Amino acid sequence: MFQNSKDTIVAIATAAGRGGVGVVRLSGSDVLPFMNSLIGKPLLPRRATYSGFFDAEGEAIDEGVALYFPGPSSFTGESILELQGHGGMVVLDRLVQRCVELGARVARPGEFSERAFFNDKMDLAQAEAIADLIDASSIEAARSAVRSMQGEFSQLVNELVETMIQVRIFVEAAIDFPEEEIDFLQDKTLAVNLDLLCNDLTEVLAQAQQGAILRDGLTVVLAGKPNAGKSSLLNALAGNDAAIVTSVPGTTRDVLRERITLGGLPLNIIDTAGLRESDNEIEQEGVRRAWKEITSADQVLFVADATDTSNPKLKDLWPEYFQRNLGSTQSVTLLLNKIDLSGHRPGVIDEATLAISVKDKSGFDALASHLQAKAGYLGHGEGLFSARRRHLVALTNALAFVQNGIEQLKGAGAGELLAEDLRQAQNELSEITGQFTSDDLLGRIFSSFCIGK
Ligand SMILES: Nc1nc2c(ncn2[C@@H]2O[C@H](COP(=O)(O)OP(=O)(O)OP(=O)(O)O)[C@@H](O)[C@H]2O)c(=O)[nH]1
Ligand SMILES: [Mg+2]
Repeated sequence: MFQNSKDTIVAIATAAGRGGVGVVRLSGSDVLPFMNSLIGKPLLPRRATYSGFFDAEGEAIDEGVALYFPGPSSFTGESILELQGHGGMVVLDRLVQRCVELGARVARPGEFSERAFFNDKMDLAQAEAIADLIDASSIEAARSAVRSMQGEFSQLVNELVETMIQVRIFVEAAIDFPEEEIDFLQDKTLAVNLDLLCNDLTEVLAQAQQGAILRDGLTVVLAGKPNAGKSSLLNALAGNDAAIVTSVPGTTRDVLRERITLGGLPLNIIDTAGLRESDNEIEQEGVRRAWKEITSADQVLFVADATDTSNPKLKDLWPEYFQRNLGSTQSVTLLLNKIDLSGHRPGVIDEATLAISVKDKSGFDALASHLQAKAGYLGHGEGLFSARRRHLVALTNALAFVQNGIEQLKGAGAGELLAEDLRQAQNELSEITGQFTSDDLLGRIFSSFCIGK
């Protein structure tokens, strides 16, 4: 897959559309010929030079600032030429076309970061953090992505690997000197070090979980009978009139999505059609789509009209949900709305029931805390680093291998089995930073990046 890494690659690095400035970036082992043709003269390294960017006939395509970063002191580790011209798609496309005429190839998504990774400019978790920073949907998510990009997460993982190597050396030594194996393996130091390793892994996993929550957020589906106030709640949370609200039951048919942040926690809020039997084909389709969203939600908020019932119980208000047996895998909260009419007190009724009024915006603080608790978000962005699900899986697996190894040691005193578990645990951790990762996985990770990064 990387046999082409000698190619010079080119891409527009700025977002598509109009902008004051647009950047074309070129990376390869030798960018001097490109520089000579495009600028007409060699550039001084790392100095901004104002110049025309010329086509084959010597006519200016644009003019702007050109920068030259000779490898290996560059983002990719190769030589980079950066042309900062005007941010219009036609002019930027012409610049890219000119580079292609001169022998460059249009970069794949994430190919600049991929080269940086292969040239040891950053590890895999850092490269992923760049993509996460670009995609961050809250200040907290952006800050944690910066920390990962700067290597805080990788450093913790590397420390875990280092500790693991020390323990492995001890265990492997025990196996290599069988006459002393029993002594070695029963040495208290080994048990203590293995316990410490478990604790450290658990701690990093907990931190990574917070990072993953900040990155991915929570998908919250608003469901309920017609007219309960779902669309009103969506609008109140999003701070705009995204959904149509009327007093006519059955107003919403389409699924509506809004992305918001609540105390730093990103939420993907989904409004759905009111659930009821209907002869209307459009409404039936709306209800079918509502159920589809309900079954894939991280958290369902079942919105009910508080004036409908004096003794609210989710089981009575929403029997279909329990008939479909969704309760065992999913989390539902009963949200009693319109308490301005019913007279309930706003806030928590029990751990699965809250009272609010969208009209008065009462009970919203309790709702925010409730959703943060459901996400497992502890609410303090300080010191967090961003993490992905694949990192959580690797950390969880590593922890399981170490725990299993401890059991092997305690049970049969089996040094070889412990050694194998530790080897596998180390491989899991090395997948996070990319020291031990298949080409296939790398391809999938980098191809999800944006073009020009
Ligand atoms: N008094 C009062 N009225 C509310 C409150 N929330 C919503 N309403 C009203 O209830 C009616 C229905 O609101 P919607 O938000 O359209 O309800 P919905 O659940 O989206 O309804 P469907 O889309 O038909 O399923 C509207 O007239 C709202 O103004 C509330 O907290 N108090
Ligand atoms: Mg609605």
